[in-house]
Amino acid sequence: MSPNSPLISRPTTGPRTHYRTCPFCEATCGLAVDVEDDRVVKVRGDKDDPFSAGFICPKGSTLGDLHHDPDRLRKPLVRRDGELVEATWDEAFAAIAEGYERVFAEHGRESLALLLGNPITHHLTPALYVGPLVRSCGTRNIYSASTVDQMPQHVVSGLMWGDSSAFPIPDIDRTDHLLMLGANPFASNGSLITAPNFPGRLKAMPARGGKVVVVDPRRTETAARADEHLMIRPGTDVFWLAALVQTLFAEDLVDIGRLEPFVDGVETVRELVEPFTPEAVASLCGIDAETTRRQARDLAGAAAGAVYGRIGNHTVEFGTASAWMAAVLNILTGNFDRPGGVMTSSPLASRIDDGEPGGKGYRTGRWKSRVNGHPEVNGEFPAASLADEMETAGPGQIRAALSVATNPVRSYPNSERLDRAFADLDFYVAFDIYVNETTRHADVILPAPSALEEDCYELTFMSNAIRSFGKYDDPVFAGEGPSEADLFARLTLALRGEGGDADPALIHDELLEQALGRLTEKDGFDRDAIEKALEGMTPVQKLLDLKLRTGWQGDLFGQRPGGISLRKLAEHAHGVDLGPMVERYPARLKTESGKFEMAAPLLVEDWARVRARLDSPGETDGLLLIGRRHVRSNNSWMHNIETLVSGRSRCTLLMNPEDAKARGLDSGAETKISSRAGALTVEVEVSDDMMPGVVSLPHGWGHDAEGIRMGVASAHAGVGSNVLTDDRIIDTASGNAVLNGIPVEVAAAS
Ligand SMILES: Nc1nc2c(c(=O)[nH]1)N[C@H]1C(S)=C(S)[C@@H](COP(=O)(O)OP(=O)(O)OC[C@H]3O[C@@H](n4cnc5c(=O)[nH]c(N)nc54)[C@H](O)[C@@H]3O)O[C@H]1N2
Ligand SMILES: Nc1nc2c(c(=O)[nH]1)N[C@H]1C(S)=C(S)[C@@H](COP(=O)(O)OP(=O)(O)OC[C@H]3O[C@@H](n4cnc5c(=O)[nH]c(N)nc54)[C@H](O)[C@@H]3O)O[C@H]1N2
Ligand code: SF4
Ligand SMILES: [Mo]
Repeated sequence: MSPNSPLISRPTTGPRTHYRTCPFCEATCGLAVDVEDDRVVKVRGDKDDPFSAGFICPKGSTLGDLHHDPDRLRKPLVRRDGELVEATWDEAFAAIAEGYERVFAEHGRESLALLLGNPITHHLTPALYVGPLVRSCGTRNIYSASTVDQMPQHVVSGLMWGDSSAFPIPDIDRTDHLLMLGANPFASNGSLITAPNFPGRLKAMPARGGKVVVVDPRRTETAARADEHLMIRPGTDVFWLAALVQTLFAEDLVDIGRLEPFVDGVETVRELVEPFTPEAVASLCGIDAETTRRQARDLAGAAAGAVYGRIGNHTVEFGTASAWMAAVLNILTGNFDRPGGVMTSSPLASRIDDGEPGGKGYRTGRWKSRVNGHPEVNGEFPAASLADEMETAGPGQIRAALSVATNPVRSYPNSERLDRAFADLDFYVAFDIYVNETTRHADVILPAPSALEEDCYELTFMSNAIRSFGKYDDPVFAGEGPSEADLFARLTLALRGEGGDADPALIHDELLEQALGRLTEKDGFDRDAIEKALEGMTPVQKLLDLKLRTGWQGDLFGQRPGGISLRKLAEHAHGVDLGPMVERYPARLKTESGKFEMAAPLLVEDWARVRARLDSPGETDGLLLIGRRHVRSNNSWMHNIETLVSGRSRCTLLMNPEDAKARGLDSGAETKISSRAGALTVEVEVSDDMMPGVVSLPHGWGHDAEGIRMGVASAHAGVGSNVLTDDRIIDTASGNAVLNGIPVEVAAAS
């Protein structure tokens, strides 16, 4: 089988270069992948990529190492006599169909948990094929990385402007003032903003008089380079942001500007934040009142400013309220949908037919979780409630699972409990690339193809990009097994009860028919013309081409000559850049009222929790645990690449010198850290980068579990920080887990 589609012609042997997009993080850097025959020789930054201009981080250059990693699964594994052993694809699918049939017959479909992980969003085929898979499960037990990550922002976007996937993206190339809370782009390269070389873009700010203020309990790599760094007590950003809002009102600094006629609820917000004066929040947050007032004035005084909060703002007890206050600040200062403020993207593969303001609005809680009565949010239940649903007996108890690209036993809170619950399942299928802490419990593991065996187009993250950009590349290598589209299709059919040997073309045709139906019946396109245009393409290419051709820059099947199509994109190996974000509001408002709902009822209701904490803050002198990311690490799964893990262990507990001294600890000492959920032994690293009273441990490590098959990772095991995070506390409005600000005790290990 030739890996090359008819779209790009080049040799399939000998030396050649593919220009692709890095699939590891949201920055979507352009990669130049040098290949010789069936080996990756080198991965470089693509200096001709107009968006990333040659920037890559150490992870990007390891794409070849991942492809050639001998531990990366290439053949299905099926459990026989307690052991995971290699099997044929047909045997694996037969086992899947039989296993689910058995569990469904006994316990019903609600006994299945579908678990969707972060890498799905970084690959083209999963992004296109996950929809039918979700529907085939017939269960409401759906969990994803969203509720250990950004669900508060979905809720706020949904309630305030009616589109839960329209994130407010800081326009960092044009802003004069960036107020950044709980984000460390020098390590993470940015999140809910796609901007390759985020560090370089920050460094370019002073030249145009721009200023960066970082709010973080740790002097991070980003904070160290900012114009100003404020240390804040973990979990308290909401109080501080409310004090900024309070100051805007008190000092008459509110200036909504162009969108003023479309903003409802300003008075309600003014009343809610009234008690949150800079003085009232000072000791709670650890930031003095004068600094807070000055920050509010600086933000309001900037020609264009943006408030941007991420993991440290969203994965906390008041995540939704924090995201709300950040949005309120952007709106009240006239920075929402303004160049240099926060804006929304216009991806090439989507339409811009915003029409008149107003739409269906957004709701959560259309159904509730069985054990804790949590409302569904975006059709999901909280990751933090998964163990409860697995362990609590009764009708609807989770007895089976399907995990796609996720490692909950390292990514979700109270992970030891989850580990036990996975071991207890009746039937579990993992669609993954490694036998790791979670997938070791599977009955069947289906290996996903290598990224280099699949088409490449960044479908998901272009929705958060600071520029409209598109880049396509076809597979570098022929697949060692079935295509990823075929795997998704066969899994979908098996879950529908069609058996393990059903023809994957059924799903390919179904997806294409759905898209064609919309285009011909709703939009009046000519079916024959479309079918002719798609001739010779693979199912994935067809679906992508339909999106591009009908996108806002698409060729509309000839109606807009010179417009974008997949073939046209394929001619531009380094990608096509169509400029920065553009104003989309008020037309893009999809709330029922056609207004920005500043005081949406659910947000106001949730505020009662914040107010109660202000009134009785409880104990504030214990140690609080936060996480951290490192540029050479990626969540829970890139630790099997030697060049990324070699050298000194980075899985250490950072602690301020005062706190260490009080406990008789020094760098290198083994300590015991414990929380309500669990305890770990880990090496201390004393650092005055830490705020007193705060300790930091990275997540995603802990690769010493029995049965995992990741040789390099096991030799650099570290500890899993989610042993300590607590599944009992969540951000109730969004269901998001609390991964930062965990009360812990630390003492010398005996
Ligand atoms: N190298 C690398 N890059 C990655 C990832 C990775 O694991 N490694 N993961 C990717 C993913 S999935 C995501 S979602 C993004 C995340 O991207 P970021 O949000 O930039 O992630 P972090 O680096 O964890 O930064 C969170 C910061 O919040 C701070 N913090 C903790 N608690 C609080 C608090 O209560 N208040 C405030 N103000 N700050 C707090 C922490 O000290 C930390 O510096 O990164 C992506 N990129
Ligand atoms: N304490 C704490 N916990 C956290 C966080 C934190 O900051 N602190 N961050 C949270 C965040 S932001 C996120 S997004 C989650 C991420 O948590 P998860 O969604 O669990 O994602 P990863 O940890 O990235 O694990 C990815 C899984 O996918 C597999 N995989 C990798 N590539 C592919 C592929 O191409 N195809 C398939 N099928 N599988 C693949 C890997 O082997 C691994 O099993 O973790 C969260 N957990
Ligand atoms: S910053 Fe992200 S996208 Fe860029 S090379 Fe590194 S991992 Fe890849
Ligand atoms: Mo994430």
